[in-house]
Amino acid sequence: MLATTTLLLVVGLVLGDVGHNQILDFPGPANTENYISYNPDLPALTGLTVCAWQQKSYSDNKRYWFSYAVPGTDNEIILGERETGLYVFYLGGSSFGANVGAPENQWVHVCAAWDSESGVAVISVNGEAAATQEGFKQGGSVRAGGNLVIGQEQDSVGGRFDASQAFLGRLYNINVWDYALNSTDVAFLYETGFCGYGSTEADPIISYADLLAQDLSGATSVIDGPCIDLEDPSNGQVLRFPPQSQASTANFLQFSPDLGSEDFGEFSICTWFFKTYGDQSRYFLSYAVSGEHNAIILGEQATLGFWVNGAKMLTDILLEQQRWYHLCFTRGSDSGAVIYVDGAKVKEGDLAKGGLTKTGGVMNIGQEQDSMGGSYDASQAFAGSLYNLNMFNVKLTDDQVAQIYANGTFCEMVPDEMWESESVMIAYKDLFSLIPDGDVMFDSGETSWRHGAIHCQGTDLDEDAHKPDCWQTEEGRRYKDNSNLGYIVGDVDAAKAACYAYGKCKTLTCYMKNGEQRCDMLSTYEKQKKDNKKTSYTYRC
Ligand SMILES: *[C@@H]1O[C@H](CO)[C@@H](O)[C@H](O)[C@H]1NC(C)=O
Ligand SMILES: CC(=O)N[C@H]1CO[C@H](CO)[C@@H](O)[C@@H]1O
Repeated sequence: MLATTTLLLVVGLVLGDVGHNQILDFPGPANTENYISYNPDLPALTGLTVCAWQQKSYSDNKRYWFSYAVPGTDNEIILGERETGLYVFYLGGSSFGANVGAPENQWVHVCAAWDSESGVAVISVNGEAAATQEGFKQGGSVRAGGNLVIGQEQDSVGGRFDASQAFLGRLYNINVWDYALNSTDVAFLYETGFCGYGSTEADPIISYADLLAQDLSGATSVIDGPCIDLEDPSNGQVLRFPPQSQASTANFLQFSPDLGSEDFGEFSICTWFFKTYGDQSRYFLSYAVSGEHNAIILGEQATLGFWVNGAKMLTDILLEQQRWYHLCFTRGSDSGAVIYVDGAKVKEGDLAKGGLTKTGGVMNIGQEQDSMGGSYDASQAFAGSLYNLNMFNVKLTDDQVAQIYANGTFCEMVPDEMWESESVMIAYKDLFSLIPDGDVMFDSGETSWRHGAIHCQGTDLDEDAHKPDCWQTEEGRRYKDNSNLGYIVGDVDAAKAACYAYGKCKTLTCYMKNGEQRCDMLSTYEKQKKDNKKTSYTYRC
C-alpha cells in the first residue's frame, strides 16, 4: 500500500492549531505605532531559524519585519528588505542578503537559518536557498534576554522605531527555532503550503501562537486568511488558469508529490475540466521523473490523450470549449489503460505495457515539462479551469469512475470509502494548500463561477446565463472589437451560456456562415455599426 503521508501531515496538523488562518496585518500609512513587542525570554543561541509567510504592501525599500535587540546591540537579529528585492539577515551586527525581487501583494515564504558551529547561514525563499553565507558569526552566539519586535526595527531595546523602516503588509505563521533547519525541513514547510501546517522534528522556541498571544499595538490586527474551511478548504475552489490569449509559461502549480517509496504500476487521475482555448494541443498535467519527462501527461494533442513513460493513447474526442467535463485516466502496467469522459469509457488499450511509474518526480498542473521541472512551451500551456483533481494509487474500475462522476456532482469530493481504503495518493485539498505561480488562482464564488464553475450552493449556471434580464437583444447591429475572444459554433443558447461563463465576454454577434450558426465573442460593445446580415446579442448583466 502506498503512503498517503503528505495528506495525513497536512490534514492532521491543521486541526486544532492555534493561529491557523489568522493573519497579522500591518496597515499603512507607515508609522511607528503598529507592532508586537515583548521579551520572549530567549536563552543564548548557537543556532536559529526564523520562518514566515510575508506579503508586503509597499513599493519603496528598506523595511524590516523582525527585530531582536539586546542591550548594546540593537541589531542582534534583523530580517527584512534593505534595498528593493534584497532580503537581508543581520546577526550581531553583521549581515548578508539574497536578491529576491519580491513583488508587492504576493505571499512569499521566507526562512533565515544559522548554525554557529559550521558558520553557515542560509536565506531561503519559497522552499529554496536564495543565498548562502559561510563563516557567518562562526563560533558566536545570539545573546539571551533580548526584546523581540515584529513590524518595526528597534534602534534601542524596545524602542526608537523609524516609520520609514516599519513593515507594511501581512505576516503569517512566524516561527523561531533554536537550531538551523536544513534544506529538507525548509522545503517541507513551504510545500505543505500556506493553509497547511508543516511541522518540524523539534518544536519552535517561539511559535506563531506565542506571538498572537501578545498585545497588538496601534492598528496591527489579526484578519482571516484564505483558508476557509478546515474540514475541506478546497470545496468549491476552482483552480483557474488564464484563457488562451493570456496563456504563458508563467502559469502553473508545480510540486514534488510524495507518491511513496516504490515505483508503481497502478494509478488513476480524475478531474473536472473546463477549457478556454480553441487551438489544438494543450496539456493540463505533466509528471516528469529523472530520465523520463513524459512519465505522465494528460491533455489534448488534437484529441484527448493519455501518455505514460513516453507512450501515448489518443481518443478521437476533441473536447469542446466552455463546458465542464469529468475526465478520468486509469492505468495498470499489465491490465492496460482507460480514458473516461463524464463517467463513460471512451478508449482503452495498452499503454507502456509492463512499465512502472517512478516516484520522486515533479508534477506540474498547467504546463507540459520538457525537462524535469522546466522547459515549458507557452503554446502547450493549459487555458481553462480544473476542479477536484485527485490521484489514486489503484486502477479505478468502471463502477468506481461512474461513482466519482455520478455521485460527485460537481460540488462533492471523493467518496468516503476511497479515503477509508487509503487509495487517494494526491488529494485536491493537497493542491489547494499550495500557492500557484503566475496568474493561476484558486477561486470560489461569482468570479470563478463566471469562468465555468458550477455553484455549490444550488444556483445553476444554465439558469442564470439565460435570465432574460441578462441580455439585451439588438437586431441588425454589429459590434467591432479588436479583442475578439473567439467564436462558438452551435445554437445561440449555448453561446450565451459560454459568453456568460467567460468573465470577459460582453457581446455576442451571431450569424450564419457556411451553413453553420456562429457567434463571435467580443470583450466590449463600444463601437456599434449597422449590419444588415448579422444579429447581435449584447450581454449586459
Ligand atoms: C533534515 O533534518 C531532519 C530532522 O530535522 C532529518 O530527518 C533529515 O534527514 C535532514 N535532511 C538532510 C538532507 O540532512
Ligand atoms: C451516496 C450515493 O449517492 N451513493 C451512490 C453513488 O453511486 C453509486 C453507483 O452509481 C450508487 O450505488 C450509490 O448509492
